[in-house]
Amino acid sequence: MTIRKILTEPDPFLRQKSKDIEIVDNEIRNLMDDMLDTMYAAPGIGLAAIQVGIPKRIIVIDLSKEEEKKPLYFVNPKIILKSDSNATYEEGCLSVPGQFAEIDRPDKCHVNYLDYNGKQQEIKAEGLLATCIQHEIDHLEGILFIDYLSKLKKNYIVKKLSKQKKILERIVV
Ligand code: K1U
Ligand code: ZN
Repeated sequence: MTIRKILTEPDPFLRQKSKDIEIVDNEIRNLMDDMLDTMYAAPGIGLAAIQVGIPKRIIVIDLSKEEEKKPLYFVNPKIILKSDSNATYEEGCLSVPGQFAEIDRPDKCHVNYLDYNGKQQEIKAEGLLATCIQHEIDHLEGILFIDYLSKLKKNYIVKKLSKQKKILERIVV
């Protein structure tokens, strides 16, 4: 089990586009295991590989509230259908620590992806799962939820996070 460091805004690395995976092999499975451990430790309900500094198209999600874990692994996820109707959720992001905002997104989506074993799958998601999948797929395109806010709100958040980072850098030398 390895808990990896989560990159935080502002970090230009988070803004790059992630690349498709050719084969789901043990190296990729090891990365997915680490991502899940990192997400549970944070704690969070989703994580994209780019958030731990790996620009590959992989996301992990677990929305289970009970003791029993129910991880979902998505390699090369592709949204093939989005509903016309929207839902609003208060979103957070492990790469935008301490910040939350209500974001509107399609309330349903169908997604094609490869699973943990490299098998082609399709999921019909709705509610929080649909929101979380879209939030994580945005990460693979270099998009953060704060990009949907007004310039004023986004700039305020980015400035605040920059200041926090500078303070932390001075403490942790
Ligand atoms: O950084 C991330 O992408 C993870 C993010 C996912 C997400 C949250 C809410 C809406 C859409 C996507 C988080 O997990 S933020 C933390 C969080 O939501 C949470 C943490 C502990 C318990 C329950 C939720
Ligand atoms: Zn996020």
